[in-house]
Amino acid sequence: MSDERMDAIRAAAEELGFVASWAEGELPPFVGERYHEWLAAKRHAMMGELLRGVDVRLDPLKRFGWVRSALVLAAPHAFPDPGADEGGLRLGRVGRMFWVREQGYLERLLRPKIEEIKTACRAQGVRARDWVDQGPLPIRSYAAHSGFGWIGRNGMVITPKLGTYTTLAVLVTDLEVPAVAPPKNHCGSCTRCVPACPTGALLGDGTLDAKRCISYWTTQHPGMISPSMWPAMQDWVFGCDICQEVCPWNGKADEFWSGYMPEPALAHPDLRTFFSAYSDGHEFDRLYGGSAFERAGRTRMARNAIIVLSNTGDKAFAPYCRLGASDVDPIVRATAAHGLVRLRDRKTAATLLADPDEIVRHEARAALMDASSELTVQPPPDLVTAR
Ligand code: B12
Ligand code: SF4
Ligand code: SF4
Repeated sequence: MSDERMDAIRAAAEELGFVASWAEGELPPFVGERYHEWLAAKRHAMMGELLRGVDVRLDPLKRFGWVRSALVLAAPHAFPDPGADEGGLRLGRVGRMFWVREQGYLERLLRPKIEEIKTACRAQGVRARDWVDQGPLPIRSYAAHSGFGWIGRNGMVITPKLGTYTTLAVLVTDLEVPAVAPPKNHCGSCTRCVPACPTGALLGDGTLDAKRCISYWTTQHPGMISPSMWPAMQDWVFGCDICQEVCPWNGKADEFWSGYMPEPALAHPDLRTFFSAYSDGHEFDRLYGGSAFERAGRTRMARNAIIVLSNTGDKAFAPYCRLGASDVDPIVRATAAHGLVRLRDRKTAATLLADPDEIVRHEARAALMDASSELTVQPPPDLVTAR
């Protein structure tokens, strides 16, 4: 009976365009052990939310005693590059999963479809609750536990057909399902992603140190980014896909969920629009409402833009960095101080020595101190504000 209901619910999910697979609700103990080790080694950087509800995260059955299984839903996102809009300052790369407007696919497209799957569950007399991203569920572990894919050395869930380019969601249910054999890890002797990571974030065992990950710094970190990190961040303005781009399993991945609409303005943003001095920040609201850029906030985007500009080493971009020097946000002005020195506009950087904000004055002093210190100076701890 359980098999029939499993098949009916999976078929409903697949009809809506997802790749669906069932996992037992109870996860093997090593999942929790690995997670604890990861936290104990402080690999989570400042993502305080990963410390909250750890018990539930590691053992969802603790909070949801009725849970017997998880339906893993994968929406492939190996869509082609939508190209860039004309004009603007379109430098820097954005992680592929952020080329679609979250509010568009999450709220308007994904959520209603997940509701339809929940309706299919109810029709089978099955109780269900969903998680897409944030929240206490170990989504990758459920994906591996369901046999959907294996955890690669790059930390991503990989399948031979879809590669790593999948966005995952989980629906927990009270349906008893049979155990699935753990997926075979097909990384084999390949280690390509580990040395390809420019910041050395991948630890080689399928976990990473978020304190070194460009994706963490550009999307999650709220304060200053130490100039010592900048060169390794290359031209990533938001997220990072390097450890996926080098993975041979992505060589042929080209499937994407029909609901996704990648947008040129998100894949190749005009960096000027991140600064408050440009159109009083109105362009930011107009262009990026409902996107991951909006969730991260204008300040982080402007900070990241300065880093990308200064990493070019090209003095021609100094005028755009000057937009940062007059930004309303002190984190952006403090970042601009370093950017301007690196683009050899010490004169504008020096004006920030008289900034009303102590953070900015401190960073301007550090940036101007000398050419070598500008790349090694660490922000004092009080400049890195907790979320
Ligand atoms: C916090 C977070 C981040 C952090 C930390 C990432 C990390 N590797 O831990 C940062 C900001 C760096 C990040 C970056 C990215 N992220 Co992210 N992130 C998350 C989030 C919210 C939690 C992940 C977490 O708990 N990490 C802590 C580690 C220790 O836990 P874990 O990754 O689950 O690892 C466990 C498993 O690997 C398990 N395990 C290992 N081997 C095996 C074998 C078996 C059989 C089993 C059962 C389990 C198992 O052990 C580990 C410990 O429990 C999830 C969504 C979610 N709720 O799960 C998305 C998620 C992992 N991110 C995702 C994506 C796409 C990205 C980026 C590609 C975005 C980008 N382009 O910049 C990068 C990729 C970086 C990378 N190589 O991992 C996707 C991954 C999809 C996939 N196919 O794997 C997720 C699932 C979001 C989603 N809804 O689809 N992310
Ligand atoms: S996302 Fe980028 S920085 Fe993070 S582990 Fe992968 S290659 Fe390294
Ligand atoms: S690049 Fe190689 S080692 Fe890294 S995840 Fe892909 S197959 Fe595994």
